[in-house]
Amino acid sequence: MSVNSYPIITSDEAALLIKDGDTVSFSGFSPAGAAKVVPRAIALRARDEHTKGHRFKVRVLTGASSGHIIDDELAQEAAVSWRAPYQSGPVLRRQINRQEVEYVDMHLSHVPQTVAEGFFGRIDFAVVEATEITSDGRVFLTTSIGASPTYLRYAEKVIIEINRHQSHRLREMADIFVMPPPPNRYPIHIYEPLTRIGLPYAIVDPKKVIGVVESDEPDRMDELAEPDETGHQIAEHVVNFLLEEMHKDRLPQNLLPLQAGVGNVANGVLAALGSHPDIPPFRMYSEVFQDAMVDLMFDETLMGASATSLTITSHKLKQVIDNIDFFAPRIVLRPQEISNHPGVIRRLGVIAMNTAIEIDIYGNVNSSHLYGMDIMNGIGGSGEFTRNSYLSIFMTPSIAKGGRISSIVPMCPHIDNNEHSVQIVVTEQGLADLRGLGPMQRAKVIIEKCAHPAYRDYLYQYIKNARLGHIQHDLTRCFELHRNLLEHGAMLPDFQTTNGKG
Ligand code: 0RQ
Repeated sequence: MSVNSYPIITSDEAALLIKDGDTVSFSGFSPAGAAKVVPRAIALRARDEHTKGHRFKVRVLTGASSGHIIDDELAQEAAVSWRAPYQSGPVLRRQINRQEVEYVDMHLSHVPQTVAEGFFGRIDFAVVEATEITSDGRVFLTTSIGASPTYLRYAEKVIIEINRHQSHRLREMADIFVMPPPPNRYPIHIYEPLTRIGLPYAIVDPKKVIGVVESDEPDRMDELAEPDETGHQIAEHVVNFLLEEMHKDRLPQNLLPLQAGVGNVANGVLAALGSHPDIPPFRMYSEVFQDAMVDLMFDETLMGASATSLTITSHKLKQVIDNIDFFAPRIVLRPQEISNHPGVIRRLGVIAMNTAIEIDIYGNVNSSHLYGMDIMNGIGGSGEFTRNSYLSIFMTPSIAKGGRISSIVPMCPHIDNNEHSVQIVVTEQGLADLRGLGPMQRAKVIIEKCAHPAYRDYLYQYIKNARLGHIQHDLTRCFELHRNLLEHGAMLPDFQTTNGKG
């Protein structure tokens, strides 16, 4: 049996082709478009090999996080030795933090170049989900583009998962362009979020395709929670700030393209922007197309969006596919090298809105490592958008874990985005505009506007007692809050919030 002259094989047969120590690159950017049946079969193979006492682990590459099969099922069978460039699964996260898995947390637009230049070594396999592969090697991808075009080009051997559940019409959103390596690059001709510069398919050398595996499994996307009161307050501060910037003519009256980070807070901000009567219809140049954007597009509040994945729940995806004549001209799905490209982000003047774990009083942001040690997810695309945006906004609730943790701290023990790139800090308490402020002015405005009232005195005292310098710090106490948290379970052991949330 064959599909367009490629042999049809089972997922178990595909898994048997993979050897211990191989580097396997899977399609998927978030659970969207992730390879499904082959990684599951590799997990079962690993279980089988481990029961026989054999070593069996693979090195895993994806576009970004990849959902339950790759980051949970494969990890659960201890089948991953090395992982890049991003993950968000509880099982894999635990293994990384126990040093059982080596993890390379990196800017996502760097992945294709890193693979192409051979910095990761040989890529033994690409396992890529598609709706179709033609006999001449055109591969029509599904709900994400991610790094798949590069994996198809550079992997030694290729397995295609043809997913019958995914619509053939997804290709109408794809715009695939793979950059040549330097020094043969030229400007990327994207002048607005919907400019198309590529082809609707990726290309593979047919000789490398060792099999096609059939699947009909949908993307499994977790539902986002409805924004709570804190989320609403953060969203309100962001919306009011953007309106004020428009009134002051510091933003065009039709806004600039927006980027919104992952998670509930970002989703809530988008919904709030869409429902505000004074916010004009806008466009997005972002990384993931998420749930809130479907409704905004239907309402014609969101006029167009560029992303690398359709990270939307199944009922939203159905809505998009059922109305594909409406959505396809309004959404462009690009390789992550282009969706997150610093030059394009700078040219378009993107307004970047990302989420932090914690922010220090000088405006440095930690989005990835708890206490500077334990990985949460990774930097993802937040650095490429923040560094190159027209306006960079970071949002976080001012406290976490019922108030035992302050998200505003004297010094971040890990920094993903630094004070030179971060312009606006927002918590439910308020918004700090750091543009044009020196370090001590930044510290005062962040404490006053963004810190939770229960932590403000501590933070003021910290700068008062710190050593004089351009940036004032006390190196004996800059991580006192984090040490308290690790030793006593709370940053201020006798913590009481003033608003009853403690
Ligand atoms: O713990 O899970 O036990 O409840 O951390 O916190 O508030 O639910 O945060 O889900 O919005 O994610 C930064 C992680 C925020 C995410 C981060 C605890 C807290 C909770 C999660 P529980 P929330 P969110 C790409 C954009 C990096 C990648 C990125 C992220 C858990 O947004 O991974 O930006 N970003 N990509 O209780 C210890 C603290 C804490 C803390 C919160 N200070 N210390 N624990 N928590 N603060 C660009 C695109 O275009 C998409």
